[in-house]
Amino acid sequence: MGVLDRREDEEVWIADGRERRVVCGSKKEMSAGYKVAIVGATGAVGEEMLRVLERRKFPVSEVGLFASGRSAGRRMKFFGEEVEVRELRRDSLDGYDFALFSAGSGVSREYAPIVAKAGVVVVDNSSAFRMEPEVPLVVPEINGEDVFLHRGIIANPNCTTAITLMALAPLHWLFGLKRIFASSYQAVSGTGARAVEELREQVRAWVNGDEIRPRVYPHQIAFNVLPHVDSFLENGYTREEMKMQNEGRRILHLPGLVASVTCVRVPVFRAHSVAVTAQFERPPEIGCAVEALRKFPGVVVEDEPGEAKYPTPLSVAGQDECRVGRLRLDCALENAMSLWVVGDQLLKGAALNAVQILELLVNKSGGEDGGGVDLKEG
Ligand code: NAP
Ligand code: 2RA
Repeated sequence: MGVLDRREDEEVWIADGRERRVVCGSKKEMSAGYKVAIVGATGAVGEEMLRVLERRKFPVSEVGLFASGRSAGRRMKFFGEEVEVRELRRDSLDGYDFALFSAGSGVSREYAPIVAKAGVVVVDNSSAFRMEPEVPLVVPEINGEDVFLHRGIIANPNCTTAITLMALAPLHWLFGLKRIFASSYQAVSGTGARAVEELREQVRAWVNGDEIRPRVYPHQIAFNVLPHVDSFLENGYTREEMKMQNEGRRILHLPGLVASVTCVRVPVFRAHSVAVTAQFERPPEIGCAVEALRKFPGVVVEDEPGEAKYPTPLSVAGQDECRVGRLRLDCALENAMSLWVVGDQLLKGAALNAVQILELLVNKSGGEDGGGVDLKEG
């Protein structure tokens, strides 16, 4: 495709005091716009980041793909062109505008501060900086304005927390959230690419009657459920479970929020589901709740239980929106509502949220329909 054919698509805008010239949807995107690095590009989230940057037409002039030495030399496609994966080194990211980190907390802790100091804005998917007061923890639809408080590093929230809060934030603004009780049903892709392969192998082994030897999880995951996501803490909860309270407080600006959560790994490839009971300051009302959720960007209400219409991981996998169903007044707790929310944790719980943060930073909307991040009204 010739660049000149697409000149009518050219856009110029000023961001960070610098002029950017971009031709959306053409190969010129590879030579104009922002230099974006993905650290952990070969992982479950990293691969998805590439696809989201393409799909949302984020203005990329150059993409840099980084992983460990194990994947150096591998080639991945971006806008139809092959890009070589390079081993991450201390000076690898010099000269980039943005770095999306998705290679685990250890890598983030070691490299993100160096990279940020060199002037690259880091969006970090790991839990390394989420509780650091000077690092904004952002779900763009909920607290997008916090992004501009960054000092070089912005944290992407835990996936289960982000998906749950997509359903709870509009209800909080209506009724005043006090407490969350929740159980999650988390897909194996939440653990990463090796866990996806483990579930595939175990299903094949089960069908063939072969021996199953768990490597990633402590027990067989195929045809099983494990009440164990992340490591256990002294209070009997896991780290993953406490993220809902700790990160929820920061994202909703609600220091008094309390949450009791049980996180469960299930033999699902993609998309996390959460059964939530939320208690509010004021009595919730189902009609108002449904209306608020329908209006909230990034959420779809799918709630006709009599017709067997409610979200499932299979129907939500690959979708940007989080889907909410089974809305009901809780029959056992005062001022409470129960609901079921499902979101693709590789998208809203990771790659999509990270790219939406970049869009906020450059004030550029994305999406196939040209629509981007909409902040809540008021
Ligand atoms: P993954 O599939 O295991 O991928 C890990 C990535 O990190 C790979 O690209 C790997 O490269 C790279 N890596 C590992 N060690 C490295 C090193 N020393 N230097 C450079 N790169 C290194 O994991 P993932 O599921 O994508 O998760 C990545 C991060 O995102 C984690 O912090 C996770 O907690 C977070 N997160 C994940 C999800 C999810 O749904 N999966 C959701 C939210 C947040 P090689 O190919 O070279 O091994
Ligand atoms: C999980 N929350 O599903 C994590 C994503 N790394 O395990």
